[in-house]
Amino acid sequence: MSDQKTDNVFNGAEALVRMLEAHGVRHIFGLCGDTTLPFYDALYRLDHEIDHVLTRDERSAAYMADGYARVTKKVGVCEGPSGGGATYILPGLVEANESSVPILAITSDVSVTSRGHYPLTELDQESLMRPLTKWNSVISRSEMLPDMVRTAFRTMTTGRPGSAHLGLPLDVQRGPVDPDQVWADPQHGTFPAYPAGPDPVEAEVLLEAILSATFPVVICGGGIVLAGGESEFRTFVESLDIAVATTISGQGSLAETHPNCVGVVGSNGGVPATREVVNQADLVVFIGCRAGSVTTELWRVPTKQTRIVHVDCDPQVISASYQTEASLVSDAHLALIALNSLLASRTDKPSGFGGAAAVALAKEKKWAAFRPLAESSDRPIKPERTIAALRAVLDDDAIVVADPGTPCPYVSAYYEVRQPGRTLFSNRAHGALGYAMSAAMGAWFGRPDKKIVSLMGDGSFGFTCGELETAVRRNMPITFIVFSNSVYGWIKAGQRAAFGERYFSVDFNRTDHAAVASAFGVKSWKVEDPEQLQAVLKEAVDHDGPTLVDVISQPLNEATAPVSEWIA
Ligand SMILES: Cc1ncc(C[n+]2csc(CCOP(=O)(O)OP(=O)(O)O)c2C)c(N)n1
Repeated sequence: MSDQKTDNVFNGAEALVRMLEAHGVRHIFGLCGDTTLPFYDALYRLDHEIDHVLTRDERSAAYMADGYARVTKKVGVCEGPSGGGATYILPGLVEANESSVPILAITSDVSVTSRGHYPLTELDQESLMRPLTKWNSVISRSEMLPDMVRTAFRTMTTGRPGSAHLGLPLDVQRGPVDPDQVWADPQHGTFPAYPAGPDPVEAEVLLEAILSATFPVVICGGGIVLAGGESEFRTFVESLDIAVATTISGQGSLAETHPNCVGVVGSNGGVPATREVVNQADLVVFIGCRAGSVTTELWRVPTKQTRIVHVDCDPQVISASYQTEASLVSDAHLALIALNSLLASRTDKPSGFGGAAAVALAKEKKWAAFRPLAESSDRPIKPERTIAALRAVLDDDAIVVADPGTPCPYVSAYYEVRQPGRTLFSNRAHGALGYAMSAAMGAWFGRPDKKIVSLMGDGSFGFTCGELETAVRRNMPITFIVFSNSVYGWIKAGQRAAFGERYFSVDFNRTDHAAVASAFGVKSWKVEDPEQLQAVLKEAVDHDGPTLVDVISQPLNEATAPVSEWIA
């Protein structure tokens, strides 16, 4: 069958373009392949407003879709071809799914009719993607395509958001689709779509539990920012003077400059002073938070004896790890509206829990420990110094994306988030190396009005540096910062802390990252002198094209990192 549209019928590829448009898609990140040719041809021939961003690796395409979704609250879309493309795209799908970020991966596939005859790139994509996504289907008939696309968007954006995958066989791309079936519910292009509110009786029970505590502490996961509940949360916090801690994904629930916000707790980015605040609590309120291993330091902080109440849109997380006294299954924003209205209608106003006073003490201790390290003139440059310099040169609304290794714990602990909302994020579900470069690019397509900064270890840089070509080709004014320490430092730190310094297969050669970036056409600097760092970062951040700063850094395994298992 021809790839051309006939008068009153779309082919599958054309219908897909129209369905994406109808769901508000304006960017697709991806990489071409033989089985994708009809889809590319439809993108070429049709009039539409979709910008296809050619990437250099499908992993990057998925991470771009993820970064894009996180800063826009729209579905991020990535695509790649059958076989290798499908297997390369999946790290981004599983990260997004576990992080409640709706991204759609479209992979082309061999024709349905050629299955079983050993066509090149044949693979059971549906089985491959099943455990990685919230929903997944390889479309077997072109007539089903509109319905499958709607199901993907509806599933990704409702309830707890997650990722989806659509397989698009060649003959489905070429088969007929009735144009009357091409429609969308535009609400399913953004998230959370159709959020569900709390049971009013349960809301009262939960509030009464909080009010009966002596020193309650809220621990926010990503749910408040995801739901857009920051302003209601602030009202709630101020009316109770309750102490607030966050997970890494929960940063931005409340500005970290707010007197009640102590910042990040947990094994990655938490410090002893922030842990003390949680340890003081007789009741912990988890909001939009899975209470996973990192946040709770392997379910030790809070202790199992602490009273727990929990608000989450996903009923599965309630009572998963802690015996829970009261719970609300609800979108976090709607739950906070309900709690605030119950508080406002009370005749006996609660007198407040003294959260700000406790937080002030903890912050004083935390910043007192940080300051001398941030001012250190030692070489190699201490990560604390880099974070302080970065904080000094960036506007409060700049968006920072951090990789695992040195960037994540340091930025979580010490890069103060000064306004509510998503200005800092990291891939906390799986923490795969090589995320931040591409996620930052996706974030830039979503928010080109903001300064975007990507922080990487040199291990991560090695996974992903080919994508610098994309940054140059599309002239993205992103600043990339590499903590150059020629080691998989996080793992070496583990060998130091728990394996008697038996260092095994963790060191590698130093790369001249500035020279690599320069070869791609990226303006770049290498900095060894801490006194020059801030001025160079400022120049890099102000430049109107892509920039990279290679910071010769203290190895993570020798640093005073905010990672509890090493401190212990
Ligand atoms: C894809 C992937 N493989 C392996 C790991 C395990 N891992 C976690 S941190 C880390 C080391 C990070 O090294 P680098 O990026 O150089 O940063 P550093 O720790 O040295 O600051 C490794 C290998 C991972 N997170 N992701």
